[in-house]
Amino acid sequence: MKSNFNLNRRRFLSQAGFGLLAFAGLPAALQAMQTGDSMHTLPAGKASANFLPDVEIELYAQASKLSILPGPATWVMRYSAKLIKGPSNTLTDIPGSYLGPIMRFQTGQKIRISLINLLDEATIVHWHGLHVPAEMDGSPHYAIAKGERFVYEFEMLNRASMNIYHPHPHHQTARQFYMGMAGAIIVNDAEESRLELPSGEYEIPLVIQDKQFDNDNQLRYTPHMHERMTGYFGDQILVNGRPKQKLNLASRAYRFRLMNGSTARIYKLAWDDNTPITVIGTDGGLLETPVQKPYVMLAPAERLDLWVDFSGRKKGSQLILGSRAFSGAVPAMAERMSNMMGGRGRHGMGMGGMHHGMNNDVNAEDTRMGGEYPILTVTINREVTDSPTLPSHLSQFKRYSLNDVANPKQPLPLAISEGPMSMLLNGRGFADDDVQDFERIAVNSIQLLEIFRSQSGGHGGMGMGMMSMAHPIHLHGQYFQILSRTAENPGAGYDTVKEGFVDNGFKDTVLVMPGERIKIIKPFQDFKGLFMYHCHNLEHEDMGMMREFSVE
Ligand SMILES: [Cu+2]
Repeated sequence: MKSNFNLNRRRFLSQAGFGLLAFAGLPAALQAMQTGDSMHTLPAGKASANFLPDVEIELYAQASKLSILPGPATWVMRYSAKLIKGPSNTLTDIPGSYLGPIMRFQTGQKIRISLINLLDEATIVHWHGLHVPAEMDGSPHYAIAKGERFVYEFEMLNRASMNIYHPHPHHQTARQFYMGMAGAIIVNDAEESRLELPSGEYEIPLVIQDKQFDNDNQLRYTPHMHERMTGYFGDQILVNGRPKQKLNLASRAYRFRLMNGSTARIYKLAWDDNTPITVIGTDGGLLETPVQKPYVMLAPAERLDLWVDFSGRKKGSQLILGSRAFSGAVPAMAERMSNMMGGRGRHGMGMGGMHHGMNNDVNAEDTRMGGEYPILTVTINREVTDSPTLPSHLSQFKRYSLNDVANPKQPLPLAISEGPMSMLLNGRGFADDDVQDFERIAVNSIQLLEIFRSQSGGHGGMGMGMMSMAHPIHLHGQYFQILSRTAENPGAGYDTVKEGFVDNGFKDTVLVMPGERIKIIKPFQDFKGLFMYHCHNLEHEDMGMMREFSVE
């Protein structure tokens, strides 16, 4: 029963007790914000005199209030930013959204970002997907307290791609992310520019999230123990921070840049008229050639770059991008309970969803995870005749093979263990100074890693099958490539998802379904230090499903 959750819960109870009177007048969401752990804090980074930035940004983390649903405004935690130096298109606010501004960088730029923490709790920013030095990676070790500043300095080494900035303080990542702290980082490079892909108003970043609101329109983040196991699910699907998102577009090709900004929800994306989905890129940028899929899976923190061509569509026609039914992503027990409670109704997934009451309206959407619900409605509001055509070749990159790796016969293990009280990687939770021998990696090596379920399993005596569920596994540092994905005894539901993986590009997060064994090849170049690997089901991460590699 050792778990960080219990420790947190005790802290929560004691803090809630002491602070009860002071909290009484605050909205629930803000009360929740007051319960953060105090991080141990290392000295914050200082701007260095010999680093000459091309781009300089001040990034603020703060609580604020904005209107999301009709009625009362909603308290959120969010990022806002100010451009101190650099190209004027570096920062783009998303109107009416709590999401942080889109940051746009060029490969090779030297970037300085000063995080200024105006929250009443510790935080730190992680640049998800970016290849930066360990001390610039936003590890929980570097969390800063209210009023403090952390100066990040790094060179953009990434290829063209869409990445994420989000909080990473231990035990608080899920809640801070859920309360609104997230934003997109778009990197451009020369190879991509030559393609002249749809840009400007024809390039649309779409961040998909699920939230629960209380009767006063306040965000509710109150995961019970079983919701920490399955992940915490909302019953409202937001795109770029807005519910029931609608886009009015022209009858031509667009570039949709999708990001799953949910803490735990996995989407199975498809068009309502069964138009195939054309994928041109994944987490780490463009594929070599476009790929067509009947549907695509998008797990937390994954990104997909889509070519969406509305050419020939008539003015007034509508298309809906939605999530289709699938199963097997949450433990069989939770799925069964959820089905017993009825297939339709506006409630979260599984056991957690039961608390939110039933809705027998046949027109209600089934927003349980794995249910069928719309995400985004596109209306064609103007017919045009000129449209770019999809390039047949997108990018060129080295495809890693076993010949490139230091350990072709001995993959580094990423063993998932699943139990009712704990989700772990390689048998342990996150801890300071706890690097195991096999977690030490020679700098500038390329490694084979294998993600699988631990055979020892059995935390608390629960059978493995009953607790087996999907985990989006994320590795900090450089992108990796997927060498193989095999399903041994994958269980019911696998057939409902297996066509939806795009495995032939660069990735930093990979969805591992029950029964799957995934081999990846990842470079550990340029930077020594501690780099995290963890489940990006953020409830799992906060429970301790997170470890570090020491690159030495
Ligand atoms: Cu997980």
